[in-house]
Amino acid sequence: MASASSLILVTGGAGFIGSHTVDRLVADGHRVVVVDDLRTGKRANLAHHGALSFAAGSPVELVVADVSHGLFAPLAAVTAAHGPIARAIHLAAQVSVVHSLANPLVDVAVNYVGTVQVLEYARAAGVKKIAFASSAAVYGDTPVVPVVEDAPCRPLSPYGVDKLASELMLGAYAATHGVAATPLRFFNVYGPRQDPSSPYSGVISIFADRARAGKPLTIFGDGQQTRDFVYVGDVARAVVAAAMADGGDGTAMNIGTGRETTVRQLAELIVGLAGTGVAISHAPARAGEIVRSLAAVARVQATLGWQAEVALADGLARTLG
Ligand code: UD2
Repeated sequence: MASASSLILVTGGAGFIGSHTVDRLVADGHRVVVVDDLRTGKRANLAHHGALSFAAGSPVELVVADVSHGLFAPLAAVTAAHGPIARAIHLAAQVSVVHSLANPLVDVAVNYVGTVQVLEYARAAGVKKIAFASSAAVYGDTPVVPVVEDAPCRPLSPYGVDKLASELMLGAYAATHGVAATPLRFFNVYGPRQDPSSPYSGVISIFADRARAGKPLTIFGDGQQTRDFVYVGDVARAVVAAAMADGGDGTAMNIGTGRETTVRQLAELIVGLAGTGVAISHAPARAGEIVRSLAAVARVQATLGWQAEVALADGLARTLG
């Protein structure tokens, strides 16, 4: 285990999942170095941690930098003053699957090269463990659910390919250089601070935003498609558990609840929580829609002792605020 005072690096720590991960680490007594280029991350997501500078007494130091350009220069000053990075949580990413289809080279640069940059830093600096944000997108459209980690991976987007390639590179560094790593394949993560602004934002962030504004929730298709929706606080707990556990040969683990919810059930739950006056409307199904998505969760339970704890209704209530 890391001592409570050792430095933990969180790339992408100003983002949605990243800021919840930082909250968890700070609550556990760690000092956290966040590297974030603030392209999609926001200072406001960390503002409750004060000045975001160790020198000013904050438990969080924010370094504004693009991970894909390398970590040695951005981390030089903070590690010289406050000691080495003990463990790293790599969440910085170009997060849009749709964007990756339009701009595959950007996705390779940020999501794949960014991971190799983290690995190069970890190798040189003797970082004890890396926890990495992978995605259910590595599977593509799996015919069998719940999907186990050993299912064939046939990603359908550059995003999924870059996440899978990153997992493989983590495995190669573990085998060759002894850099311990655990990739976590996130299913559909939701919760406060998720950005609802794009049509391809997570469905819960869109529905919550519309419900708050009294606007109708639009279901694409018949609403019978399913997803495994996992609360961001649970995901942050999994990420921290993976980072703090010693060892890890690059074997990936699903992070989901193991429960399947239809989009219609989801819409009805949100309408119920929002009170009367929010309608449900329908639009044509999305092209290339995945019909069922559900995580098998035995591996992470057995390896990290983690399981999701927040029921969907509770997580939705926290998200709606
Ligand atoms: C993920 C990506 C998405 C796309 C897809 C490819 C996220 C948040 N989204 O989508 O960008 O590349 O993978 O398979 O990672 N829905 C509605 N109404 C809305 C919005 C969504 O009914 O206003 C449905 C949507 O059709 C889908 C479900 O809600 O069945 C979940 O949608 P999502 O975009 O949150 O997540 P997903 O896994 O389909």
